[in-house]
Amino acid sequence: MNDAYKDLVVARYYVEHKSVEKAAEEICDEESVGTWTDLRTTEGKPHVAKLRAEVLDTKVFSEKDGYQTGEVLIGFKIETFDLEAGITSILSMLAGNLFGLGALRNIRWLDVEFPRVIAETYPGPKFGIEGVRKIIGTDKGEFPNRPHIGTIVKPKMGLTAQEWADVAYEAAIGGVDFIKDDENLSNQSFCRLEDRVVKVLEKLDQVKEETGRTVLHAVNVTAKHDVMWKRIETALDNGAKCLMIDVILTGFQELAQMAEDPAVNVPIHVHRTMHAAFTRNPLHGISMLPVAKIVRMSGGDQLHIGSFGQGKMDTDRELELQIKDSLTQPMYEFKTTFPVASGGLHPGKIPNLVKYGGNNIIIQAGGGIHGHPDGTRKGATAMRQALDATLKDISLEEYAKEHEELAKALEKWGI
Ligand code: RUB
Ligand code: CA
Repeated sequence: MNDAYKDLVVARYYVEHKSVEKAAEEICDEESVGTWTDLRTTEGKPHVAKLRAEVLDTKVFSEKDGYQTGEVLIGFKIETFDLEAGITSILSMLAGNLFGLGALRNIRWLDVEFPRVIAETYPGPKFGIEGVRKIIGTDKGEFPNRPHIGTIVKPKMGLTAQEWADVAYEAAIGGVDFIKDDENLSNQSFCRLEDRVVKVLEKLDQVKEETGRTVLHAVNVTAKHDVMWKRIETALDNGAKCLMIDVILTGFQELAQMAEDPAVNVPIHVHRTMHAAFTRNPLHGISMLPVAKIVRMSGGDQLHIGSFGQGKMDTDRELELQIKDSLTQPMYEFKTTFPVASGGLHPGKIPNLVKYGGNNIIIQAGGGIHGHPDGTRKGATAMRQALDATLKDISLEEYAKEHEELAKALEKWGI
């Protein structure tokens, strides 16, 4: 972070306005001490004026139909934030009314830098990539610090807890490191959370006995506040080794509270369902980059970031690479967050996922494992074979000649 900005929260926005300069000033007014008109009696008071957000930079990209497009860099004064309120106070300024200002045809929050005094009020991840690797044991082995292979049990709805646990067992025996609930599976009547936790743990203990491998199950505890905290307690009391939260639905503060709670001594997997409602339009809304930085500060050990142009979900490889860096590069004393690539993935996608994601990536497949022609176990094995081939620098076609599970996956889904 630029030292001159150490007393500011610095946010970068893409704007479309008749004047980029004016857009920057209007954001400063609306989001700090001003409003749409001058305030003769109050705004000029020195103790108020010094709290005005400041324009640090503006850039004009183009001009068309009376509108300029460009970027503005705004510095918000630390004193204007209510730090005890957590992220709510920050978002109410950095991502508040400005999205609705009529003079702005479009505005997108692109990035943010938090000064140390604010970052320090957040817990950060308890485990981070290193901690998660230690639990699973991938800090050593044939390929130390290799990518993790995960699965989302599918079908996401309808399986009983026992059926779910049986599928989890097959995936784990087949070779996955990590198993997760889908974002909309929580505590439905056909698959109660407590039942699922207990039955899956039995199965994963069995996998440990049979293979020596530790496989994690991320239990989706997402719910309204009081219910969620009961579910966290239930899951942990029954021995859950990983929890999952749909962070956009619960709010970032629930994640921070989980990370702050000493009783929650397991990694937290963060799903981002609903994010695309505001991250997808490249001209308006909020980029996934500030979301990822806030999730890391708030304590997410693993976060979905997109699949580098490989999967079924809308994707922007350049941005996802930046997000990956923001989660894995040093940020004050925070531990790292494990980036997760997910959505429409299968063994044929693994070489490219590793090419872009490197080793510090969790590659998740639901359909790409359970949809294997010979079922879940072989599907998981095919994923591991594709990863082995990639790490050994052997093409998938070549490796498939000696590995039937991979061959069948490639036959079904291609490369
Ligand atoms: C993937 C899946 C995840 C999506 C979410 O299932 O269920 O919820 O990846 O998207 P499948 P993102 O492997 O069958 O497609 O990770 O981009 O948030
Ligand atoms: Ca899903």
